[in-house]
Amino acid sequence: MIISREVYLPKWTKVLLIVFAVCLVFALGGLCILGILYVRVSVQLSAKKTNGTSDLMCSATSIRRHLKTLCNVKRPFTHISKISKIKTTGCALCAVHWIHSGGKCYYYSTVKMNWTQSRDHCVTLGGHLVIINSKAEQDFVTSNVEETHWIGLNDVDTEGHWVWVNNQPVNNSVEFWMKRENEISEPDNWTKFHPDGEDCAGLGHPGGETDFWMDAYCFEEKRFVCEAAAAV
Ligand SMILES: *[C@@H]1O[C@H](CO)[C@@H](O)[C@H](O)[C@H]1NC(C)=O
Ligand SMILES: *[C@@H]1O[C@H](CO)[C@@H](O)[C@H](O)[C@H]1NC(C)=O
Ligand SMILES: *[C@@H]1O[C@H](CO)[C@@H](O)[C@H](O)[C@H]1NC(C)=O
Ligand SMILES: *[C@@H]1O[C@H](CO)[C@@H](O)[C@H](O)[C@H]1NC(C)=O
Ligand SMILES: [Ca+2]
Ligand SMILES: [Ca+2]
Repeated sequence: MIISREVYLPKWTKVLLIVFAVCLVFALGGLCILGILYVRVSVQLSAKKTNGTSDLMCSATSIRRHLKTLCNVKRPFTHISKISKIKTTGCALCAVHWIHSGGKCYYYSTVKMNWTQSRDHCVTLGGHLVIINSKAEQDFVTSNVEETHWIGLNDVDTEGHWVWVNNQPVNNSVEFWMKRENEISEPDNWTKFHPDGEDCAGLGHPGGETDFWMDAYCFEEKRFVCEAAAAV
C-alpha cells in the first residue's frame, strides 16, 4: 500500500521535499556559522575584559561543546576544527557574582561589615574569608579591589600570632604586610583609637593603597573578599 501511494506522489511534491531538505541543511549551516561567529566575538570580548587565559579557554570550551552537539547533526563543518584547537580538561565553575581564578572562586562584597560579620557572611555564601597562599593569589585578589577589604587573617587568639580562618599560621615566605622605610611596618597593632590594638587584617586602609596587608580594628566596617573552591 505504501509503495503504491509513493508511486502516485505527484512530481512537484518530490521537488518540494527536496527543496525543503536543502533549505533545512542551509538553515543548520547558517545556525552553526552564527554560533561560530558568536564564539569568536565573545572570545575576543572576554580576552579584552579578563586577563585570565584559563577562564577564557573555559568559556570557549563550553560554548564549543554546545556547538558540537548542534553541528554534529550535519557534518562535516570544517569551521569546528578551528575551534577544536582550544583544549581544556574541564571547566571550573563559579556561582553568579563570583569570579574564577586559578581553580578558586572569589566574591567581592558590596556591603561593609566588621571582621566577624564578614567571616560569617562568607560562610553563609558557601565559602570563607579569603586565604592568600601565593604571590599570584595576592596579585589577583588585590587587582580587583579599589578600597580596603577584609581578608581571612587575625591575631585575636594570641597577640602577634597571625592565623588564617582555616587555623593555618601565616607562612613567613608568603606574607604581604605593608613595609615602611624608617618607620614601623604593618602589623603595627596601633592603639591610638582603641587600647586593645589591631587584631584583624585587611587589604590597605581607608583612603590608602590596597596592595598590602595591614592590621586594623576588628570592629571597623569594610568590604570583604570571600573565597570558595570552584566546581569542576
Ligand atoms: C596579565 O597577566 C600577566 C601575568 O599574570 C601580567 O604580566 C600582565 O601585566 C597582566 N596584564 C594586565 C593588563 O593586567
Ligand atoms: C611556605 O611557602 C614556601 C614558598 O611557597 C613553600 O616552599 C613552603 O613549603 C611553605 N611552608 C609551609 C610551612 O607551608
Ligand atoms: C598590641 O597592643 C595590645 C594592647 O596595647 C598589647 O597588649 C599587645 O601586647 C600588643 N601586641 C604587640 C605584638 O605588640
Ligand atoms: C560585629 O558586629 C556584630 C553585630 O553588630 C557584633 O555583635 C560584633 O560584636 C561585632 N564584632 C566586632 C569584632 O566588633
Ligand atoms: Ca594585634
Ligand atoms: Ca595597622
